[in-house]
Amino acid sequence: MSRVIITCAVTGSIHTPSLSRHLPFAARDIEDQAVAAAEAGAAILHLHARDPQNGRPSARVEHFMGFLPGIARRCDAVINISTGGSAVMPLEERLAGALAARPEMCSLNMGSMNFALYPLAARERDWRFDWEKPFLEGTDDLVFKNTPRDITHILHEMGEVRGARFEFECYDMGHLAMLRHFVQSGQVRPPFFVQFVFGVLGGMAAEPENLRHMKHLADSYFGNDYMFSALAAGRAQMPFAEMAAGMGGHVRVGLEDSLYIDRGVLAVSNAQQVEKVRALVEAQGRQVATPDEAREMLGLKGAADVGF
Ligand code: KMH
Ligand code: ZN
Repeated sequence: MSRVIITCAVTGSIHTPSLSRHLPFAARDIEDQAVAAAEAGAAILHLHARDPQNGRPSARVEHFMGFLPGIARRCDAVINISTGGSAVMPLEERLAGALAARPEMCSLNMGSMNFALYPLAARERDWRFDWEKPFLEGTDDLVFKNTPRDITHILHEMGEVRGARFEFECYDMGHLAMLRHFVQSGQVRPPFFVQFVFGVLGGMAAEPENLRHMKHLADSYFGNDYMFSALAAGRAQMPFAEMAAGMGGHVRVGLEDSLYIDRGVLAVSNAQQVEKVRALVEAQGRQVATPDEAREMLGLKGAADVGF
């Protein structure tokens, strides 16, 4: 079986600062945690930006440029910039950082959906910033918009124009059918990297049979033209990573998707999660891929041709 690509999603736009003091949002903290995650074995760094003053999700160019050059200087990991931004942002706002940074990779979400985070605000706590609670509570009426027109726009601007390849985020079976549509139209060319996403309230739940079925479907749609990775939000993160690696897949961890290292125990860093998943992968007799091996497997353009 191929080497295992570990993706680390360093900060995201789901969790808010009061949910864990280890969630990085200042530029230097995002940079330091990203570099440490790469040193621990992450070949790909999946990056969102945040307002460094208050940790609010941001896709502004200046917020990305606060850490991208430092990460690129200090490690050779593949930079994968989110085009999902935050579900509360209109598409052009979501894309601002990625359009300017022209990364080797970016995410691409393959369908519109509910993106319900409000259960994270259920527990009373001292909120550090006044935006956090309303941000989370407002997601009971939030649609994460990713229409075929949005997908076509991102494929063109980030793929054809800027040479990025994609982490296709599929939260449900229908998202695989949408990806197949874009493969059949010639807008997506192999080899493609499909991220099965479990455990987001609005997408498929983190049930092992869902992982098996997604792989079964993707195998039937795409054959050898694709590779899959899996991420599960919350407590299913490590069990799903271990299952995916055992099925010949790749894995994604990081504080974007789960703040924990064990049941009820907050992870102290992204690197801690990378170290844990690396041990799980190596215990199966598989080796983790280096950034350059990931570049080779995914057909990436190389770290020189970026905008940071
Ligand atoms: N936050 C993950 C569940 C994106 O950044 O484009 C999905 C994600 C989407 O990472
Ligand atoms: Zn993301």
